[in-house]
Amino acid sequence: MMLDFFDPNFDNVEVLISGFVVVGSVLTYWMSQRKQRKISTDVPTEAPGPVVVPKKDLAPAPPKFNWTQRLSLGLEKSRSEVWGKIGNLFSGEGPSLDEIEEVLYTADIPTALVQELLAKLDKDGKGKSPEEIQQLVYGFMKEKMAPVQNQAPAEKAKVTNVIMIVGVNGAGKTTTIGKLATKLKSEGHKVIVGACDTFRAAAVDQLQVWCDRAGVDMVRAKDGADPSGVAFDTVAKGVKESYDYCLIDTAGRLHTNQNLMDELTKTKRVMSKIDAQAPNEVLLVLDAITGQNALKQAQEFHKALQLTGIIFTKCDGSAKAGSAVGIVDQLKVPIKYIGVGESVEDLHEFDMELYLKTLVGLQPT
Ligand SMILES: Nc1nc2c(ncn2[C@@H]2O[C@H](COP(=O)(O)OP(=O)(O)OP(=O)(O)O)[C@@H](O)[C@H]2O)c(=O)[nH]1
Ligand SMILES: [Mg+2]
Repeated sequence: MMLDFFDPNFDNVEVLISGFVVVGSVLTYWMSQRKQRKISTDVPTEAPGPVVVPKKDLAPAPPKFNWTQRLSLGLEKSRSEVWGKIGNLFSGEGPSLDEIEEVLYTADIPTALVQELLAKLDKDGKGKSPEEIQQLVYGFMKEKMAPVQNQAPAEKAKVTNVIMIVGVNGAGKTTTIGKLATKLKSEGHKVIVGACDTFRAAAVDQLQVWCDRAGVDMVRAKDGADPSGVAFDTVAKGVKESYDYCLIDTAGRLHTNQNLMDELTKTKRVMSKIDAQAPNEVLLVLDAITGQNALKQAQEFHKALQLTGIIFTKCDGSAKAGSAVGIVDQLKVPIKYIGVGESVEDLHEFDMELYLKTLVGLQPT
């Protein structure tokens, strides 16, 4: 059948209108869908997921510094503010010994040593280049340290080396033990640590974290237990089970507190009941920031315990890292280890020549 719209009798108008409505609705629906699709491609309608950065765009991993670089970074403040300046100060417009004197005092160098160095500069330094002055300063400090640093080391144990670590509160004893344990273990040694700081549960837990990380054994007792008992048990186990190293952590104490100093001597004495040589080393941890005041501490600890060495920590924290020279010269006890930061790689055996050259700004050979 043909539809004739002009036919006045055409009575299918309703059908036709319905047809238009249907077609119109379909068109409207299609248009709206199209619009939505367009919107969804332009602007995300949901929260974005995690951004995955292609590997090549990531920042390069921080460089891993070797020990020479770490030492140099750690001594930066002492070098730039004190020791590295002497050459320029001296060979400027004429020798300015007053300025050098002032700089050395702020770095906590003992008076006698300062005066001796100034006299040497005055006598041998005139007309020399900054580099020659640095050499002169280096030579002077080496002369002071070498006789002590080159002493024969403490006798090593046949089987178990017992190292007792002492010092004032917060000097860095526990951290140093953690670093040392990690280092010794990585060198293939069998290591056991005695948690003799029984005053604070947190101190034992702090040590436990280090020991777990290093993968070494630890002897711990109940809070408040007698520290010398823990030291005894640690050394007994160490000797019986042929550990290579026993590291004994102790609670920090003021060198002026006689009771606490007596407790340390007792702890030391008790260990010698297992092995007459134990402890083979008694190392005093000194915080470089303490500067010249460290000498008084060191003298008291030395008197009570006959120190075999010093661990000089936190050299990175101040411009006083050079105070080691005065301490070694006056106490006559060598530095065994040096610490320049909080990570495991920041503790290292002390190398006098490298330390002095780095301090004054000479190229290490
Ligand atoms: N910057 C720097 N910080 C260090 C160094 N050695 C240790 N420290 C920090 O010094 C703080 C004290 O260290 P500890 O090892 O707890 O000192 P401690 O002597 O055991 O303290 P007590 O047990 O409380 O007497 C910690 O925050 C260490 O991370 C170092 O060489 N450089
Ligand atoms: Mg501690």
